[in-house]
Amino acid sequence: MMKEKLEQIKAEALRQIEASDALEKLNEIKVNYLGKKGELTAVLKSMKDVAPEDRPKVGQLVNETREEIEKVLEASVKKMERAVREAKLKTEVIDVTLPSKKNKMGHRHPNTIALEEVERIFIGMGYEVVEGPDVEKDYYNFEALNIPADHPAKDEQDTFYITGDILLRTQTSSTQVHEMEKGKLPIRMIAPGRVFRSDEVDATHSPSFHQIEGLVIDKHITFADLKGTLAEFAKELFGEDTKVKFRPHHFPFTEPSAEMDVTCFKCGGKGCRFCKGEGWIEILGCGMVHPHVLEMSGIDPEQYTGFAFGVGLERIALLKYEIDDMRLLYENDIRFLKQF
Ligand code: 2NM
Repeated sequence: MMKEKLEQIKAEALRQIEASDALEKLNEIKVNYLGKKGELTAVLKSMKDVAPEDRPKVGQLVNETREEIEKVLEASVKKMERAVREAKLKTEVIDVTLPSKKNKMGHRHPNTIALEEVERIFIGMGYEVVEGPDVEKDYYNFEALNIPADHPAKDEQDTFYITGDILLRTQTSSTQVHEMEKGKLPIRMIAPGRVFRSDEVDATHSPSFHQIEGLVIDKHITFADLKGTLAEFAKELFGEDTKVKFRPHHFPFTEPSAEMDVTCFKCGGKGCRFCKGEGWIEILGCGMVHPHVLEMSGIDPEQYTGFAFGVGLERIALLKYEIDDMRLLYENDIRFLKQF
């Protein structure tokens, strides 16, 4: 009687295990058959109705049934866990033959490339790179550079004033004045940076552009040092065959002053479309620092002399990379920037 009942329980348990399609269901079966309130426990509880001499036999039968169900159940759980794991792996498969995502790299701006080239050349000649503020006092931008109160550059039309006395610098020479005032001599420096002038935007003008100004002050500095230095700079920047030419000019802060031309690096000086048939391209302004400029910054012009120069960074970039419109340098169109 008991034996038949146990056989029945076992058969039903195995049938349910067989029919299970989820781990939760197998767990349910375990609780229903083997748990504290399960069917086999119920059988043990009904032992009091079994004759005492039969009890060991029945107890053994119950244990055997429990073990068999446990064995089948465990095997089923393992099998189902493996199936679940394999299904998960299949969905997570990585196809290493797929094309990779392209990393979009940033790019140095042509202005930056040109600036670093100019810096490299002057650092190679022992110069220091010094930066100064974009906002300056009238004194540092104009007065200390020998630009008198009635000079046309000081007009509101040409300069961005913050107050009557404070303005956006129109040249980086103001940084050179700060350096001269420190009184540490000799000086060999370039001052790169942003400058501001009240200009309309066109192919060659912008209200904000960049300059690199150079300054050398020491004993016995002559115009020959200026010429030798800038001729070497031109060769490094535009090629070994580049020749230079100096034309007299006027700047308030230098005397004598000059503009320097370089032979066209496209035609070598014969004249072509690039140099508009001239053979020469204007590249910078320069001169011997005016004695009054030295004096105002506390340097004795009887003991010290110096030369200075100023180049437009955009002008160098436009020439070097043969760009015909300055506005392209400020639009930051990646299709343009990628080319350099
Ligand atoms: C130029 C041309 C000529 C210049 C002068 C000075 C200073 F501070 F020494 F007076 N710095 N830069 C200078 C001279 C700038 O730019 C076209």
